[in-house]
Amino acid sequence: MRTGLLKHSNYMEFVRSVPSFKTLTEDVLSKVADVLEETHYSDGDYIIRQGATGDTFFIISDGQVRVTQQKSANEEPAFLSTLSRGDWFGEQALKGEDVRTANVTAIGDVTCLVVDRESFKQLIGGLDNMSNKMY
Ligand code: 6JR
Repeated sequence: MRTGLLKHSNYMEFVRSVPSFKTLTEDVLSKVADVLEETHYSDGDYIIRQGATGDTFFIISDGQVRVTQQKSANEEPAFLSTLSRGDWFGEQALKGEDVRTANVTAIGDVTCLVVDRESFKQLIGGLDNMSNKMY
């Protein structure tokens, strides 16, 4: 099998397993699998920086990330949550304001699958749990 096809079928298997994607059709999941870009991070790497502008949506395919937020200047970022395989983040900057609301850093080795703004809008952004997500 060509490596491109192998990759696509691996990504299909993964995106089918993401709980939030349960209502997406096979056709849409296949398009998601087509546009995913795999990115790798090491312990402590910033995947997202609060206050930066952002154009990308992330799904964790391996490892864990830490979400922190600085409430005001000259204050330490406060811990918000830990996310792991099958969880996603980065949707806030893709709806309305394009500013990142929190920091996301790698805990150990992390692999994310990244979706660009346009594909997110076309394929994923309409899901209730994305468009309604409030923290
Ligand atoms: N809050 C991403 C995960 C949280 C969380 C609370 C908030 C905002 P992004 O971190 O999307 O980039 O996907 O902004 O594109 O508890 N995330 N847990 N964001 N914001 C973000 C989310 C993800 C960073 C969180 C997040 C808040 C609280 C008060 C404004 C005011």
